[in-house]
Amino acid sequence: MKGMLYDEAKIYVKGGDGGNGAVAFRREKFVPRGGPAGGNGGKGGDVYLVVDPHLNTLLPFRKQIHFKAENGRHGRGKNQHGRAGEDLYVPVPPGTLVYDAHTGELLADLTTPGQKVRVARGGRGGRGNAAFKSSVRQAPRIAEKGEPGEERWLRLELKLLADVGIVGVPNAGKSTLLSRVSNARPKIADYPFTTLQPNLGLVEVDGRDFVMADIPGLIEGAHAGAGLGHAFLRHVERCRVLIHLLNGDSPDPVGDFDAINQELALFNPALADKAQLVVYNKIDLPHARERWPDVAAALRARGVRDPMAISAVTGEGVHDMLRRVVSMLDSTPVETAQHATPTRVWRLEEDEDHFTVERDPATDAWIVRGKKVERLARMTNWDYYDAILRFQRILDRMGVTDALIKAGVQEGDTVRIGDVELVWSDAVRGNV
Ligand SMILES: Nc1nc2c(ncn2[C@@H]2O[C@H](COP(=O)(O)OP(=O)(O)OP(=O)(O)O)[C@@H](O)[C@H]2O)c(=O)[nH]1
Ligand SMILES: [Mg+2]
Repeated sequence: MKGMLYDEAKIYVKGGDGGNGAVAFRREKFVPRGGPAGGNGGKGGDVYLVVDPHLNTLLPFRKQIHFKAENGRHGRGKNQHGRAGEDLYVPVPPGTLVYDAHTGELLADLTTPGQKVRVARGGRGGRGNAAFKSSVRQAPRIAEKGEPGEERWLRLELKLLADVGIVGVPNAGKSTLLSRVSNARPKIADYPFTTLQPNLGLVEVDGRDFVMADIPGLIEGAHAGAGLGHAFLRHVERCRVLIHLLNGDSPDPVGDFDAINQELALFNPALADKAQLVVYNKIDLPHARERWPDVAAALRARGVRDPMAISAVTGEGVHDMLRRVVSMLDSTPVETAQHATPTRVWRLEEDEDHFTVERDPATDAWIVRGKKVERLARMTNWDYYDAILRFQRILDRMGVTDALIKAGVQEGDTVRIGDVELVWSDAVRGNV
């Protein structure tokens, strides 16, 4: 059932890879070999999620789940740098919570139109050999490969952002009421559980506006068949005011009222404490009007302050109801953020230089793990001897070499760093 709501999705995002740097030399007419002229690779594009106010479901993510930004172009000769890859903007509806699917960490809480968050960074472009020129190295044969773009799986969860939610048993007239007072055009029908997705509408009253949601299928109670269960209730959590709509045509409106409240409390006790405006609907029906005084008395006996009666069909009482809603909104503080709203997605960079050395008992290979050292290995272009020497020098500086020696590495041993497999040679070290 939950799958019908399209209010959860899992997507894969990947920043574009950085372009490779080039090794090239200038050709000049009378010079046999000119200076280094290999351009840098372009940066890969970033992936952003951005709030599109026209969306209200995560439905599009049933069809597409992979989002990859463009790669940076490779650098070329004549100092031509590769073009950066285009950023990719993935539209999401307002109210989208973004989690790291792997760690479960909340990365962002996207609420306002246009709000965006970077979820995967494009890789740096590799430097071309022109960038490695120095007074002692006039003709460096060295270039970096581009850094791969970051990638991750995200879990998206939609919580509608409505100021006011209409709850009530199926058939109470929730969709009818929403369509009467707002620009929303939800499906209305004479059988229960007609509405399968929450509907949002903008309500304007006396120069004020607010967003109202029709929260469908809350309860099956004793009288209806299978309901949609609790799946919709998370949408109610963010509403500031609830309109609790009673079906004037029901055999037992007060029993319905109790059942819905119990359902809310079972899902989340805080929901039961939300400000509720209790509204008895279908007062245009004679038998509904006739018993309204009794129903109102029973509600007051349950502590309901001022129950109201309306007809969503004829409009009777609806304007008064909206005024009450506005005054309740005014006296209900805007919810202090239930979730922290992180402004940056990436956790504090772990200590970049940190690395570990261990021996894999299965293969006897030495395994070096660490963010910086693995990135360095990926970006080293093994075709160039200069690049290999540079790699070696940085390993020395970071202390990786010493750590391996201390751990007991021997001539001919395999050393694995990320995807790269190297053979330890003391001779090479002597060269550096
Ligand atoms: N007479 C009368 N009928 C109404 C009124 N409001 C709604 N109805 C009728 O009640 C039936 C159910 O209305 P909906 O608006 O679909 O009810 P709902 O609460 O959205 O129902 P679900 O989406 O199934 O949870 C429809 O046939 C409506 O025409 C009203 O004020 N008076
Ligand atoms: Mg409905």
